[in-house]
Amino acid sequence: ENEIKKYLIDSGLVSKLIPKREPNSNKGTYGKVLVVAGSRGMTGAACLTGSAALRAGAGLVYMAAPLSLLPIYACSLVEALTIPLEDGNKGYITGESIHKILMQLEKVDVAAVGPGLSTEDDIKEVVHSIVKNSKVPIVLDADGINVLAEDLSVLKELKTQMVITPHPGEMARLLGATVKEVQEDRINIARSFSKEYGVITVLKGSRTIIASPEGEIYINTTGNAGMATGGSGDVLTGIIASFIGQGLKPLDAAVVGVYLHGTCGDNVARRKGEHGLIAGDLVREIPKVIFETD
Ligand code: NPW
Ligand code: AMP
Ligand code: MG
Repeated sequence: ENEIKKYLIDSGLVSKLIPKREPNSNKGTYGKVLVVAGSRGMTGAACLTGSAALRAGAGLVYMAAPLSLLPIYACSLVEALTIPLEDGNKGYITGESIHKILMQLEKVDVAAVGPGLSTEDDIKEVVHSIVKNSKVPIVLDADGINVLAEDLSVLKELKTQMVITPHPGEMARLLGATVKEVQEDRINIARSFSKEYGVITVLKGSRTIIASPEGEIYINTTGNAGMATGGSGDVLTGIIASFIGQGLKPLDAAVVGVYLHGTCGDNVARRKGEHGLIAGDLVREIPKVIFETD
């Protein structure tokens, strides 16, 4: 077995990668992000992903919005556009919306898929269809990962680059393993998943691991236990998608996103401690962290 190429992610590496704002630019320059997330009971997850994408610099964010949830998105995230999807008051995205979502995918630069979607049969259909048909990069998280776990062969039909962001529980589901097994061998697990499926794997948790399909490993140095709070991961999904939209290669966007997300957590914890940190604090910290790392 040849030696694994491992890199620690630090501010020097990240600052070089943060996209510059050009004077003669417009919102189209900085990417259109489609957020396919949320369901009744988990609309917050979608809002956190969308707001994080905007705060990290995306030009435009589109929320795929079941009609019964659309007013929530329109009020909670006034800067985002909503794509109205007929849902028969079900409170989640249904199979009938697949065509409209695929049409919208043609008009954007990246899709953030999964936070709070639920694991209804319809969602499985929707996620599988996006994975099979998207020509733009996908960041797949949370319930997007959970419904993929039921049939991993869909990944073999991927036509684009994917960043998949499992926490240890989700990684365990993907592999049919236990959380303990995942945690005991984090680097090899992330690395072999990336190699097998040709995706970029972000295995979250203390010292998040990023593995490329080529077998390189990046280890994050930022973040703290204050980030063990509902919605933290949904924020990361939005940040990574945002940087892909701004033109970074998906691997670079994952490296930059994971580092900055952890730095947001560290800054908030330094000011207010870890106990009271909530996911919205991470979103509100993004602008300053980008400003100071750039
Ligand atoms: P435990 O509990 O420690 O034994 P799930 P979820 C394990 C949405 N959200 N290290 C954990 O183990 C998400 O986007 C919506 C070790 C447990 O077994 C999803 O769509 C919010 N183990 C949906 O909720 C805010 C770890 O994984 C399992 C681990 C469900 O996502 C909250 C839990 O994972 C949330 O983001 C670690 N670091 N992390 C909203 N406001 O709308 C996790 N585990 O069952 O996939 O539940 O992550 O809450
Ligand atoms: P999720 O479980 O999807 O909400 O994601 C949680 C996010 O918080 C991931 O980015 C984790 O890396 C981060 N996180 C959770 N717990 C810790 C911890 N103890 N130390 C550092 N980061 C953490
Ligand atoms: Mg999560």
